[in-house]
Amino acid sequence: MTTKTLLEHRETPAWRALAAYHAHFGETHLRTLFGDDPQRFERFSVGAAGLTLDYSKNRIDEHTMALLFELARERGVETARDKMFAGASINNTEGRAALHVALRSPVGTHIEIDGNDVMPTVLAMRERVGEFVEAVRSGRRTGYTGECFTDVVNIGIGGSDLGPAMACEALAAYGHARLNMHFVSNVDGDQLAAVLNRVDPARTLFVIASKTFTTIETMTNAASARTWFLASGASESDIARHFVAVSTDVAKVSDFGIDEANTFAFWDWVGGRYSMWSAVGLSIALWVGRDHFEAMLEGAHEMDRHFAESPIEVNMPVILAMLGIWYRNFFGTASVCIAPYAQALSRMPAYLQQLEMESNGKSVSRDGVPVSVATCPVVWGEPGTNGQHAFFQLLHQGTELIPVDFILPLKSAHDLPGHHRLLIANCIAQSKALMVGKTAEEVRAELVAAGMSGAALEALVPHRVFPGNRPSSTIVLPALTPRTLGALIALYEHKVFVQGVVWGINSFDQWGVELGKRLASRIGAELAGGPPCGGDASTRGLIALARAAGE
Ligand code: G6Q
Repeated sequence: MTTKTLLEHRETPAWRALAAYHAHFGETHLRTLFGDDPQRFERFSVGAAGLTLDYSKNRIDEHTMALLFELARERGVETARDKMFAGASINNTEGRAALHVALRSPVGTHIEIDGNDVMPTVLAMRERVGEFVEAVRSGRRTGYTGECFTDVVNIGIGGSDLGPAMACEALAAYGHARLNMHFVSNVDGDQLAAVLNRVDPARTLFVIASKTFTTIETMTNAASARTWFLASGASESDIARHFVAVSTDVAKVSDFGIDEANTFAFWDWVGGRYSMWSAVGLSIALWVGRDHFEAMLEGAHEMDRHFAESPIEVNMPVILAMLGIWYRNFFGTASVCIAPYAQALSRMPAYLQQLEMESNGKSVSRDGVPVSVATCPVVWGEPGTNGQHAFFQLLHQGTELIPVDFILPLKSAHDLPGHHRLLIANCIAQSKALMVGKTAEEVRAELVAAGMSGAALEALVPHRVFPGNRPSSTIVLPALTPRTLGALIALYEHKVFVQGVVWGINSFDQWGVELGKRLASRIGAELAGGPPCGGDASTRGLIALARAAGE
């Protein structure tokens, strides 16, 4: 079985051709490639949905790209893509479609699952979200004392937190002046307590977001928020005005005490980490308003159309995905760095960490046999320019080859003079420095110019040499708007999908998350005095320590 998969991946013509070409071309320096081709930027950049991807600073030439596209075709990327858009049950281990693209499709679209058009319910829910959001933002819907809401607390975790939290921060420039957004995800009560200390119960709206409505962190935080609310003097009947839920399980929401009128549903064919386009985006819509929320959906839809309709040679998600495959599988890189040159995108690396690592952090193929090639790399990052004063040292001179995605909005939301130009200059300078590096000759010339000579000069040279040839891509946004944010996220979603197809894995399940959820509940029961959950000496020892501390 294992051998069969091994052959499937490595023994295919395109994979073999790439391996052979890597051996021949792989070490060619980017300086040489740029020196040989003044048109390299034009040749290796592509536009889609208002975004530009400059991928010229990657260790590729036209032949590499042709082979990578051949690999994409060989692995069935186009067929798989069409199946996803057609609502096929591509999440095979859970027997579900993965139809987040339907959530951002416009009126007039028909997308069927098992012969049923999902669009009427999608559009009806979009309308309900829009109406609710308008009522809260306009002040028509108030808290139980008649005061307008000033604070929204989104309680959710993972896919029910990261997307809304990331988008609300990204779109802060579009936020409602009266509202403050808070996100509580961790079961560590420090996070909820800090929020509850800052807000007034009479003016606070809680959005409980949970696909399953069983997740222990969210249920615990929601229950504590409700207790706190009642302890403030509100009555049970006031809960309806202050607590709304977003879930696929309306019955469980009702057991919790939130009635259907305050429940916004979504469907099992929406994966948690792909759910910010559904009612899970309620907090985003509350913050930026209905029109801006819908503009975000439109931007994502534009990227969907591009992905669905463009030939793979000019298909931005496919290109980004295949570059990742080139590094991961042929250069053996273990991580990728996400460097948004936008403070507003500070949660983007965390968001992409979940999107990529939960989707493609798998070692078994769709048909259940071990994957013979490396799959998802570690995804990490921080906004620039902060990263430059921290980990960029390793990117420039460390022993690891780490491809970087720079994300660069060209216009700022603020009008402080000078800042944005400096930010852009730094972003471009970093990608250039990673690419060209600095040779020993250049270092010597610099040191001589600075008045150094002899042994002292020579001793410094090796420390100041930069190898360069460190690849990066730059994704340029005209500005960070709801529309471009939507397109950017959809770009990465489809990139992840394409890589999953190439690796032959199911990008839409997450059994690794389930394991932790189950074990925590058994250990939690033991901590509460329940029967020993058995197991290893370390687990027993740690449980004993916690119990001795009174937990
Ligand atoms: C996402 C994952 C996971 C999930 C959380 C929260 O794709 O499945 O991150 O979103 O575990 O789950 P609930 O939304 O069901 O509370």
